[in-house]
Amino acid sequence: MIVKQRRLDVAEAKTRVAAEALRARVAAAAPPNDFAAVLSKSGPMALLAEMKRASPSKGDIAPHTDAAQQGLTYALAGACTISVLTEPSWFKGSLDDLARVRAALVAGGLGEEVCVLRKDFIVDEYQLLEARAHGADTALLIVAALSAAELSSLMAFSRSLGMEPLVEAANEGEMRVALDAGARVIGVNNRNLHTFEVDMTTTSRCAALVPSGSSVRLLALSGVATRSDVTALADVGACGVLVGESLMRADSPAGLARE
Ligand code: IGP
Repeated sequence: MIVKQRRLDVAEAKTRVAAEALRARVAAAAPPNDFAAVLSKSGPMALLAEMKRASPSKGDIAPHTDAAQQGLTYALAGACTISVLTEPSWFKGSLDDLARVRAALVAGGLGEEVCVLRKDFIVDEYQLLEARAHGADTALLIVAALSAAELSSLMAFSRSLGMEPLVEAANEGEMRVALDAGARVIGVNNRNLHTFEVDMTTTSRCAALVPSGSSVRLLALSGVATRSDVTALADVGACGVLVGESLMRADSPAGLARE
Protein backbone atom coordinates (compact mmCIF):
# COMPACT_ATOMS: atom_id res chain seq x y z
CA MET A 1 0.00 0.00 0.00
CA ILE A 2 2.76 2.47 0.96
CA VAL A 3 4.82 1.48 -2.09
CA LYS A 4 1.85 2.06 -4.38
CA GLN A 5 1.26 5.47 -2.85
CA ARG A 6 4.94 6.36 -3.21
CA ARG A 7 4.80 5.53 -6.93
CA LEU A 8 1.93 8.03 -7.27
CA ASP A 9 3.79 10.59 -5.13
CA VAL A 10 6.87 10.38 -7.37
CA ALA A 11 4.79 10.94 -10.50
CA GLU A 12 3.30 14.03 -8.89
CA ALA A 13 6.66 15.32 -7.60
CA LYS A 14 8.08 15.11 -11.13
CA THR A 15 5.45 17.56 -12.29
CA ARG A 16 6.60 20.08 -9.67
CA VAL A 17 10.38 19.77 -9.97
CA ALA A 18 11.78 18.37 -13.20
CA ALA A 19 14.51 15.76 -12.94
CA GLU A 20 16.80 18.18 -14.81
CA ALA A 21 16.40 20.80 -12.07
CA LEU A 22 17.26 18.17 -9.45
CA ARG A 23 20.31 17.09 -11.43
CA ALA A 24 21.54 20.68 -11.37
CA ARG A 25 21.12 20.76 -7.58
CA VAL A 26 22.96 17.45 -7.26
CA ALA A 27 25.83 18.78 -9.36
CA ALA A 28 26.10 21.83 -7.10
CA ALA A 29 25.87 19.87 -3.83
CA ALA A 30 28.84 19.03 -1.61
CA PRO A 31 30.05 15.50 -2.47
CA PRO A 32 28.60 12.66 -0.39
CA ASN A 33 30.47 10.86 2.37
CA ASP A 34 31.50 7.26 1.67
CA PHE A 35 28.89 5.22 3.58
CA ALA A 36 30.78 1.92 3.47
CA ALA A 37 33.98 3.60 4.70
CA VAL A 38 32.14 5.40 7.50
CA LEU A 39 30.68 2.06 8.63
CA SER A 40 34.12 0.45 8.59
CA LYS A 41 35.60 3.24 10.67
CA SER A 42 32.90 2.91 13.33
CA GLY A 43 34.48 0.15 15.38
CA PRO A 44 33.02 -3.32 15.91
CA MET A 45 29.40 -2.12 16.20
CA ALA A 46 28.20 0.94 14.33
CA LEU A 47 25.13 2.84 15.51
CA LEU A 48 22.71 4.15 12.91
CA ALA A 49 20.14 6.31 14.72
CA GLU A 50 16.79 7.09 13.18
CA MET A 51 14.69 10.24 13.11
CA LYS A 52 11.20 8.70 13.25
CA ARG A 53 8.13 10.68 14.33
CA ALA A 54 5.53 8.00 13.70
CA SER A 55 5.10 4.60 12.08
CA PRO A 56 2.24 2.50 10.67
CA SER A 57 2.57 -0.07 13.46
CA LYS A 58 2.98 2.34 16.41
CA GLY A 59 1.19 5.52 15.30
CA ASP A 60 2.72 8.65 16.82
CA ILE A 61 6.09 8.05 18.49
CA ALA A 62 7.46 11.59 18.90
CA PRO A 63 5.53 13.70 16.40
CA HIS A 64 6.88 17.11 17.38
CA THR A 65 10.57 16.28 17.30
CA ASP A 66 12.88 18.80 15.65
CA ALA A 67 14.81 16.79 13.07
CA ALA A 68 17.90 19.03 13.09
CA GLN A 69 18.26 18.90 16.86
CA GLN A 70 17.62 15.16 17.03
CA GLY A 71 20.12 14.44 14.26
CA LEU A 72 22.83 16.47 15.93
CA THR A 73 22.12 14.88 19.32
CA TYR A 74 22.49 11.43 17.77
CA ALA A 75 25.73 12.37 16.03
CA LEU A 76 27.27 13.88 19.15
CA ALA A 77 26.37 10.69 21.03
CA GLY A 78 28.38 8.67 18.54
CA ALA A 79 25.97 7.59 15.81
CA CYS A 80 27.90 7.17 12.53
CA THR A 81 24.76 7.57 10.42
CA ILE A 82 21.52 9.45 10.88
CA SER A 83 18.58 7.70 9.23
CA VAL A 84 15.86 10.17 8.30
CA LEU A 85 12.41 8.93 7.38
CA THR A 86 11.11 11.10 4.56
CA GLU A 87 7.77 9.37 3.90
CA PRO A 88 5.04 11.88 4.82
CA SER A 89 1.79 9.95 5.36
CA TRP A 90 2.63 7.06 7.66
CA PHE A 91 5.94 8.25 9.12
CA LYS A 92 5.36 12.03 9.18
CA GLY A 93 8.73 12.68 7.56
CA SER A 94 9.88 14.96 4.75
CA LEU A 95 12.79 15.85 2.50
CA ASP A 96 13.01 19.04 4.51
CA ASP A 97 13.89 16.92 7.58
CA LEU A 98 16.67 15.33 5.56
CA ALA A 99 18.09 18.68 4.46
CA ARG A 100 17.86 20.06 7.99
CA VAL A 101 19.73 17.10 9.47
CA ARG A 102 22.48 17.49 6.87
CA ALA A 103 22.69 21.25 7.62
CA ALA A 104 22.83 20.64 11.39
CA LEU A 105 25.70 18.17 10.98
CA VAL A 106 27.62 20.63 8.82
CA ALA A 107 27.01 23.44 11.31
CA GLY A 108 28.13 21.15 14.14
CA GLY A 109 31.40 20.35 12.36
CA LEU A 110 30.41 16.73 11.72
CA GLY A 111 29.46 17.09 8.06
CA GLU A 112 32.28 14.91 6.79
CA GLU A 113 32.19 12.25 9.48
CA VAL A 114 28.55 11.32 9.78
CA CYS A 115 26.37 9.94 6.99
CA VAL A 116 22.73 10.75 6.36
CA LEU A 117 20.45 7.99 5.09
CA ARG A 118 17.23 8.68 3.17
CA LYS A 119 14.79 6.15 4.63
CA ASP A 120 11.78 5.80 2.38
CA PHE A 121 10.11 3.51 -0.12
CA ILE A 122 12.35 4.22 -3.09
CA VAL A 123 10.97 2.97 -6.38
CA ASP A 124 12.37 5.48 -8.88
CA GLU A 125 15.69 7.13 -9.79
CA TYR A 126 14.00 10.46 -9.19
CA GLN A 127 13.85 9.74 -5.44
CA LEU A 128 17.60 9.06 -5.42
CA LEU A 129 18.18 12.42 -7.10
CA GLU A 130 15.96 14.01 -4.46
CA ALA A 131 17.93 12.25 -1.74
CA ARG A 132 21.30 13.50 -3.03
CA ALA A 133 19.96 17.00 -3.71
CA HIS A 134 18.86 17.18 -0.05
CA GLY A 135 22.21 16.03 1.33
CA ALA A 136 21.88 12.25 1.64
CA ASP A 137 25.02 10.08 1.52
CA THR A 138 23.08 6.83 1.18
CA ALA A 139 19.53 5.65 0.57
CA LEU A 140 17.45 2.62 1.48
CA LEU A 141 16.46 0.16 -1.23
CA ILE A 142 13.92 -2.41 -0.02
CA VAL A 143 14.13 -5.77 -1.79
CA ALA A 144 10.45 -6.50 -1.09
CA ALA A 145 9.35 -3.31 -2.87
CA LEU A 146 11.29 -3.93 -6.09
CA SER A 147 11.81 -6.48 -8.84
CA ALA A 148 15.36 -7.87 -9.11
CA ALA A 149 15.90 -5.77 -12.26
CA GLU A 150 14.66 -2.59 -10.54
CA LEU A 151 16.90 -3.30 -7.55
CA SER A 152 19.99 -3.69 -9.73
CA SER A 153 19.32 -0.58 -11.75
CA LEU A 154 18.54 1.57 -8.67
CA MET A 155 21.69 0.27 -6.99
CA ALA A 156 23.74 1.27 -10.04
CA PHE A 157 22.10 4.68 -10.21
CA SER A 158 22.64 5.30 -6.49
CA ARG A 159 26.34 4.41 -6.87
CA SER A 160 26.61 6.73 -9.88
CA LEU A 161 25.61 9.53 -7.49
CA GLY A 162 28.27 8.41 -5.01
CA MET A 163 25.77 6.83 -2.62
CA GLU A 164 26.41 3.20 -1.67
CA PRO A 165 22.85 2.03 -0.95
CA LEU A 166 21.62 0.20 2.12
CA VAL A 167 19.74 -2.80 0.74
CA GLU A 168 17.04 -4.16 3.04
CA ALA A 169 16.14 -7.85 3.28
CA ALA A 170 13.50 -9.25 5.61
CA ASN A 171 13.96 -12.99 5.11
CA GLU A 172 16.37 -15.51 3.60
CA GLY A 173 14.85 -15.31 0.10
CA GLU A 174 15.29 -11.53 0.03
CA MET A 175 18.79 -11.92 1.46
CA ARG A 176 19.74 -14.11 -1.52
CA VAL A 177 18.35 -11.47 -3.89
CA ALA A 178 20.40 -8.74 -2.17
CA LEU A 179 23.59 -10.84 -2.32
CA ASP A 180 23.00 -11.78 -5.98
CA ALA A 181 22.49 -8.11 -6.85
CA GLY A 182 25.94 -7.33 -5.40
CA ALA A 183 24.83 -5.31 -2.39
CA ARG A 184 27.79 -4.26 -0.25
CA VAL A 185 25.74 -3.05 2.73
CA ILE A 186 22.72 -5.16 3.66
CA GLY A 187 20.27 -4.36 6.44
CA VAL A 188 18.28 -7.26 7.80
CA ASN A 189 14.89 -6.00 8.88
CA ASN A 190 13.75 -7.97 11.91
CA ARG A 191 10.27 -6.54 11.54
CA ASN A 192 7.98 -8.32 9.11
CA LEU A 193 6.51 -5.51 7.02
CA HIS A 194 3.21 -7.38 6.59
CA THR A 195 2.53 -8.50 10.16
CA PHE A 196 4.76 -5.88 11.91
CA GLU A 197 6.02 -8.67 14.18
CA VAL A 198 9.63 -8.41 15.28
CA ASP A 199 11.73 -11.59 15.20
CA MET A 200 15.34 -10.97 16.15
CA THR A 201 16.43 -14.38 14.83
CA THR A 202 15.91 -13.03 11.28
CA THR A 203 19.36 -11.43 11.41
CA SER A 204 21.12 -14.65 12.37
CA ARG A 205 19.29 -16.67 9.71
CA CYS A 206 20.20 -14.14 7.02
CA ALA A 207 23.77 -13.76 8.32
CA ALA A 208 24.29 -17.47 7.76
CA LEU A 209 23.87 -16.90 4.01
CA VAL A 210 26.78 -14.44 3.71
CA PRO A 211 29.71 -16.36 2.21
CA SER A 212 32.68 -16.54 4.57
CA GLY A 213 35.39 -14.04 3.72
CA SER A 214 32.90 -11.77 1.94
CA SER A 215 33.22 -8.04 2.53
CA VAL A 216 29.45 -7.52 2.78
CA ARG A 217 28.60 -5.37 5.78
CA LEU A 218 25.57 -6.64 7.64
CA LEU A 219 23.37 -4.35 9.71
CA ALA A 220 20.40 -5.28 11.89
CA LEU A 221 17.32 -3.08 11.63
CA SER A 222 14.24 -2.72 13.84
CA GLY A 223 13.23 -3.76 17.30
CA VAL A 224 16.64 -3.08 18.88
CA ALA A 225 16.07 -1.70 22.39
CA THR A 226 18.69 -2.92 24.83
CA ARG A 227 22.40 -3.47 25.20
CA SER A 228 21.82 -7.22 25.26
CA ASP A 229 19.98 -6.99 21.91
CA VAL A 230 23.08 -5.31 20.48
CA THR A 231 25.45 -7.91 21.95
CA ALA A 232 23.34 -10.75 20.57
CA LEU A 233 23.32 -9.15 17.10
CA ALA A 234 27.10 -8.64 17.21
CA ASP A 235 27.50 -12.31 18.07
CA VAL A 236 25.68 -13.40 14.90
CA GLY A 237 27.78 -11.17 12.65
CA ALA A 238 26.09 -7.76 12.49
CA CYS A 239 28.56 -4.87 12.30
CA GLY A 240 25.92 -2.27 13.04
CA VAL A 241 22.41 -1.69 14.33
CA LEU A 242 19.78 0.77 13.17
CA VAL A 243 17.62 2.02 16.04
CA GLY A 244 14.56 4.21 15.75
CA GLU A 245 11.71 3.95 18.20
CA SER A 246 13.62 3.28 21.42
CA LEU A 247 15.93 6.28 20.82
CA MET A 248 13.01 8.51 19.82
CA ARG A 249 11.15 7.64 23.04
CA ALA A 250 14.19 7.92 25.32
CA ASP A 251 14.27 10.85 27.76
CA SER A 252 17.95 11.07 26.98
CA PRO A 253 18.61 9.69 23.49
CA ALA A 254 22.28 10.62 23.88
CA GLY A 255 22.54 8.64 27.14
CA LEU A 256 20.84 5.59 25.65
CA ALA A 257 22.92 5.76 22.47
CA ARG A 258 26.17 5.89 24.49
CA GLU A 259 25.10 2.87 26.54
C1 IGP B 1 13.85 1.30 12.90
P1 IGP B 1 12.75 0.59 15.21
O1 IGP B 1 12.00 -0.65 15.61
O2 IGP B 1 14.07 0.73 15.91
O3 IGP B 1 11.93 1.82 15.31
O4 IGP B 1 13.07 0.39 13.63
C2 IGP B 1 13.89 0.95 11.41
O5 IGP B 1 14.50 -0.27 11.25
C3 IGP B 1 12.51 0.94 10.77
O6 IGP B 1 12.06 2.25 10.87
C4 IGP B 1 12.49 0.49 9.31
C5 IGP B 1 11.76 1.07 8.25
C6 IGP B 1 12.06 0.29 7.11
C7 IGP B 1 10.90 2.16 8.14
C8 IGP B 1 13.18 -0.55 8.79
N1 IGP B 1 12.91 -0.68 7.47
C9 IGP B 1 11.53 0.60 5.86
C10 IGP B 1 10.38 2.43 6.88
C11 IGP B 1 10.70 1.69 5.77
